[in-house]
Parts: sequence; structure tokens; C-alpha cells
Amino acid sequence: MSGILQVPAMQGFIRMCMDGWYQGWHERNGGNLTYRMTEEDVNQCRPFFHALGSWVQMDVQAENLAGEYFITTGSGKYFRNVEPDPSHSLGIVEINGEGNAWRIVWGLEDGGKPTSEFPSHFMNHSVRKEATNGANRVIYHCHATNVITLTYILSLTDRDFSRALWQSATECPVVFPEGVGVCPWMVPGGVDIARATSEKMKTYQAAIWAQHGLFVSGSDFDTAFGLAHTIEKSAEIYWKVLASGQPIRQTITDDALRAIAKDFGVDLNKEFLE
Ligand code: 2HA
Ligand code: ZN
Repeated sequence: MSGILQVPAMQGFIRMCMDGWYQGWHERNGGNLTYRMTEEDVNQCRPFFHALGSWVQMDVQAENLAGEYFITTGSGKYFRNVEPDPSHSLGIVEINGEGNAWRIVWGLEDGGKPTSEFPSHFMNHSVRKEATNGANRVIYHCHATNVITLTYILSLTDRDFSRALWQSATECPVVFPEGVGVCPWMVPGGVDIARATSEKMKTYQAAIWAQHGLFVSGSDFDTAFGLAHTIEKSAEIYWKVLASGQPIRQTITDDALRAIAKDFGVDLNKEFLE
């Protein structure tokens, strides 16, 4: 590798940030992305690691993340600047042996820190790593406009959101058959929102933060970005239908949802079917 920016994991991370930026989901410093690195990723990046900083304690702990390395966007940094200025916008952090502190090993130059939502990302990495036997590596939070719009007009239940999204685009029950979780409005950045979200992520791949945005997980950048994109597009269709003021003459019925699940071999969450 001629430089750390040539490492495939770094390239995938930067590409996803820019994809989100061009979707319009990252105004100002909105949103954040973290990626749990493989051993190979770490080995490829290690020659570029700098002198180790000091450990910074967190209010959250996860034993199953001890010793892991994460690529993370920076607190207060702008997705718009990730590609032109990666070494200030991003960093790599190492987690200590107790799973309750991080230190910067690359990037976040000139005093940067991991994303303000690092506690939420960290707890959700822990939960999703466990739920997927280690497959999950990506946690992504974006201010997806149409998802936020829906949180003003639907009741904030997992059931109502899951049904509305499933009924608004035929691929949805295949992409997220378990549905989506919904968190009430909460103060961003703290332990409470981290806990509430990680409770949802025990069951779901995605959680919606009322009046704030979307939180998704995935085994790789394609899957996580694709999930956010699918949910956001379905949300857009749903509110546009409502906003048209026309009566809804037909939608995807529960029997049709069951038929999709059967043909695609997915286990649709029956609690949300009638
Ligand atoms: O600024 O999106 O939730 C980052 C955020 C906080
Ligand atoms: Zn946010």
C-alpha cells in the first residue's frame, strides 16, 4: 500500500460518506459512520499508525469489542469534507482490553475526537456483532429527510413504521423482514439514546430516531448503505402518497407480504401482520 488511503477499507468508508453526503443526509456535521475493522484491514493500516495517544474512558462498555479497531467519522466534522480532508475528518481508534476506552492511532488530526454518537455506535456494534455471530461491521447514522418526515405523522411504534415501510415498496419486506425499531425523541449523543437504540438493534437491523434520523447496521458498506437507502426511499413514497390528498385505493396487502416472504425465503415478523 502506498498510503493508508489506498487501503480498501478506507476507500469503502470514504465512498460511503460521500454517497450519504450526495443523498443530502448530512447537512453541516449531521450523521456519523463507524466500521469495525478486520484483522487484515488493521494489518494494512498499521504501518501508518502514529505514536499512540492516551486512553479516553467511555460511559459504556462492551467486552466483545475489547481490542477491536474502528474507523470513525469525527465529532463536529462534516461528511462533505471527508474525501477532500480525510485525516481531519476521520480517524482510527483502538479499544482497550476492558472494552471501555478508546485511543486514536491514526487521523483526527489537530485535536479531533470520534463522533459524538460513538457511545451509540459502540453499543450497537456490540449488540449487532453478537446478533450476527460477528458478521456485522458497519453502523451508520444519517439525517434521512423522508424518514424524519414520517416521524411527525405516524405513531412512534415499531409496528406502524414497519408496516408503512413494507407497504410502500415491494423490496422492503425482503430487505428488512424483521421490521424496524422506533425510538422516541431523545437527546442525541448520550448513554440513554445509546441504550434505547441498542435494545432495538437486538431485534432489528435499523432503528429510527424520532425527529432526528435513521440508524442502520450491516455486514459491509454496501449492505448498510443499501438498507438506509431502501428505508428512506420507502418513507418518501409513503408520505408523498399521504400528501397527495388522494384516497388510497390499494396498497400491498398482508397476504401479498406473506407471498413475498414465502417466495424470497425470508422470515417476516408475524407480530406486524394482520
Ligand atoms: O452531529 O448527527 O446525532 C452528529 C449527529 C448527532
Ligand atoms: Zn444525528
